[in-house]
Amino acid sequence: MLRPYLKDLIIQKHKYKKMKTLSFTSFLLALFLITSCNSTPRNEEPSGPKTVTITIEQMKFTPADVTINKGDTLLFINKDMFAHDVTEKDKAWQSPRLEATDNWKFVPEESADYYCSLHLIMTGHFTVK
Ligand SMILES: [Cu+2]
Repeated sequence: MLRPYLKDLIIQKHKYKKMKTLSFTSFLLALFLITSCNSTPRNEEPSGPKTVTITIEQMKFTPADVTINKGDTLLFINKDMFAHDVTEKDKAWQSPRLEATDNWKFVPEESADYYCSLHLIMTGHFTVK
């Protein structure tokens, strides 16, 4: 009389264990789905305009030649202890006088050659794609 009851109990226990494993698997699956939905694609460059820095240091524009996309900003930072400026080859545009540590932001419309009107040997070029 007792034996069938025990057997039943064992089967029930086994079923319960199986259910527990199954629900844990579903939980992991759900977790995986949630995380894969929320994750943003990697190795993708952020879109939109960028800021490209040109350092003015030791009487040089560095990098002296850069290529940027239309809409990008050029940021000139004067790290020398004296003033410089950024002047377009034909004076189509010119930065204000940049004292030590000053910086100047500029969104160029087109490619240009430029120089420093205070030190004519300082030259640079940027290409706007
Ligand atoms: Cu200069």
